[in-house]
Amino acid sequence: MELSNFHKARYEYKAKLPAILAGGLEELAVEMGGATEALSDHEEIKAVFKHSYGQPVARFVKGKSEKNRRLLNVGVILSGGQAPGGHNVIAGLFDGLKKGNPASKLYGFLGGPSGLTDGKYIEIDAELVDKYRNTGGFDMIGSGRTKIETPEQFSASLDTAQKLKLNALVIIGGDDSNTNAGLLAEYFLDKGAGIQVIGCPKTIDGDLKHEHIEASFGFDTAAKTYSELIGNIARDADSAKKYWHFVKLMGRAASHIALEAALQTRPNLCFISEEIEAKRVSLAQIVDKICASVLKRSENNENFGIILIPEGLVEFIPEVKALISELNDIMAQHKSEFDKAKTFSEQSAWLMTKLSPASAALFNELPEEIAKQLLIDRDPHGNVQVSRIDTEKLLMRLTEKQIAGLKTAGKFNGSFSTHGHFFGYEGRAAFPSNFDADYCYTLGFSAFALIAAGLTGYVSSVRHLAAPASEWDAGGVPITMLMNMERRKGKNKPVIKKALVDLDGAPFKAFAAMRDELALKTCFRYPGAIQYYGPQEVCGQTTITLKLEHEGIK
Ligand code: FBP
Repeated sequence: MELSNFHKARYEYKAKLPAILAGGLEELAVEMGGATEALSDHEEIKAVFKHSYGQPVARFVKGKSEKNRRLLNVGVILSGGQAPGGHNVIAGLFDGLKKGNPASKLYGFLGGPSGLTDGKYIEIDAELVDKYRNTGGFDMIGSGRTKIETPEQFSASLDTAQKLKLNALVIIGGDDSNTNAGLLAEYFLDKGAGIQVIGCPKTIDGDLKHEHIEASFGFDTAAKTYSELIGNIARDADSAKKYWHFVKLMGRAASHIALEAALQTRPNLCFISEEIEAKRVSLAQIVDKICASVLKRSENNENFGIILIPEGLVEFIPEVKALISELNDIMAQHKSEFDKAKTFSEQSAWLMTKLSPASAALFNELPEEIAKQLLIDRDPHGNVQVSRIDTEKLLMRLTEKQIAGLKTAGKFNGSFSTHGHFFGYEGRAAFPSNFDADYCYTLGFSAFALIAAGLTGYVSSVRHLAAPASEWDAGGVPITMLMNMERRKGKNKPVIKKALVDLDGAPFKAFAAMRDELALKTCFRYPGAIQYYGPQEVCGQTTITLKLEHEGIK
């Protein structure tokens, strides 16, 4: 592979560690807090996590420790969607392990959690790590979405770990994968296997968030990449003055990415799924809102605009949510019958006999391409694959129809032309920003230090992220502290609670305060490309979300 000059230059970037982790390992101790509780449903969660429930929060402090030089065999898994910085988590973990004891070994499980259950792995050495430092993607060992849930999968995981004489396993993943990390930690404790499990908070969606997890890695780079692209489109729109751009943005459930992009670029409209659900806004009302902005702007001869749409939106619009939930149940409960219907018209005819009247009517009204997309297979965690539903096209088609009606009725004289975009994969494997490069390296190093301290059932946690890296705090948060009970596949299960956009939080309030003006006027902001070199004011900025959340904490 021929490397670009930028790629080569990124190898030279020295990821920063907080002062507490950058010092000598002889001086790195762990301070434990008091017992903790789950977010809710304490007794039910305690019953599942008999050995690991309620452990204290761990924080690294200066002090004496003999354990950091232990010889360790550790396995690492990348799980779920790509997020910029994953390779640096592995680099931080590797460097920590080798600093502790040069004879320690790191194994990478190939293709995600199935690498563990199927015993597919490689040994990660210095040469391999150096080839991936500060790069995007998960291609060093690959990733996957297999969920470890059956007794056979748990026992196969133990088998592989024992064959490799692992002391610990590090799972780099989102809420579902870290829930799995907690379950594996508990299983290994129950079996007396002496194998520790540590999670690392990954997801561009930004919804693995908690008092002790200020951000999931990858959110910073992905949101900034999309914001650059939106800013570029906004400038084009303001130059040509002839198109409305409907931009769907990744983020399976939470709208953190759309909100951050709105704060960065100030589009005309941005729908926040959490608000749509809370206020029970219907699909028709969303289209009305778009039309109102189109009409008003047209009065000023501004027949152009930008609309941001979180990809999870469809699941938060009450009537669409009800339809999807009915479809999920029908398709799961009558799978073999559903599979017999081969064409879309056979599928729809069969569904009409099963759906409630309201959902059947909505299903029939949807453009056929969208209705078909609602029937696509669910992912292994039972989620609708919202990245494959063209919500931007749905809103474009419905708005076009309504505008055409207004034109015919003589209520609109302007022009209305649309373009649709979907930004998701463009940002998930980007070179990590300096923030993500440093944050990920620290998460990996901290995971090593948690293992050295003998802890299990923890997620690596780095705090005070709005401050310079040297001032960050590091430690671990017990996984059970992040949990609540949720209904999954018809059963109540302990899971890490998804952190959706807080409608009382500072980032949403900042957007809400400006949005009426944005809907009418052209106030675009152009954030430009992520900068990796140069003055701190340009290349050392966190997301606006993180900044506002921290100001809110003060
Ligand atoms: P994770 O939750 O695994 O981090 O993945 C997030 C995500 O990028 C979502 O934003 C998106 O909906 C989904 O993955 C897409 O999944 P896939 O990579 O399977 O297409």
